[in-house]
Amino acid sequence: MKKKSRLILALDVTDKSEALRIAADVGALVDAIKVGYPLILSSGLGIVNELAQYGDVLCDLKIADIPNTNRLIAEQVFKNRAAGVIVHGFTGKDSVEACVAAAKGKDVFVIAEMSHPGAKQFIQFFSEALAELAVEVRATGIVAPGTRPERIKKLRETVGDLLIIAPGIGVQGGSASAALTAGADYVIVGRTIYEAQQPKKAVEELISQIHMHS
Ligand code: OMP
Repeated sequence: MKKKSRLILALDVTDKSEALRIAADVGALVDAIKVGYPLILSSGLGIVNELAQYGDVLCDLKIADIPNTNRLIAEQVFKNRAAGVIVHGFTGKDSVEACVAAAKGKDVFVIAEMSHPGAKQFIQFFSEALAELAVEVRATGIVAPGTRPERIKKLRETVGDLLIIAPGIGVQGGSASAALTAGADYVIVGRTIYEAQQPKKAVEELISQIHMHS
């Protein structure tokens, strides 16, 4: 994944033609396009392959199963030209390792802590351990909450030079500059971009904010 705009678009629209239109419009400006269940379930996994013409596609299936099933899922995703996957770490080392092995050098991001309020109920108790797991299995990086810059700062101490990608910017209340200043490498932004009247303009505004603060 290139590191230029430091912006990853979360393309959570459920209309395939809209997804392709937005990707064509902003794909060259962002560092990656993240797709997850909303778009994949509505359009089929082939959408990953189609979007790959516009840039790196990060497949956010939050993979969370036994090692063999994780491997089977990750293989399908990488067969469709995904540049990376997002996996849950709470399933344990063997399950995450299965994804890293299936990725064959492509990116694997482990969720250390989620961005929504509910993350405080369970996952936050294990964030540091999940970040340590990402280091141990030699994942590419972690997902850390853009809504809690102080947690990004803390998790950065654990992961050293692994990448940190941070969702929760904009609609969820986080700020791109605060997340990046706290130690994130990339911010993930969805609705602020794809719900804008002009997604390209929204991307350009975010990029100028990011560059003013970095
Ligand atoms: P917006 O809130 O619309 O900007 O979208 C955020 C995107 O990041 C969505 O695709 C979420 O599924 C995803 N996300 C989070 O919001 N919080 C997390 O803790 C983890 C993710 C993720 O794994 O990408």
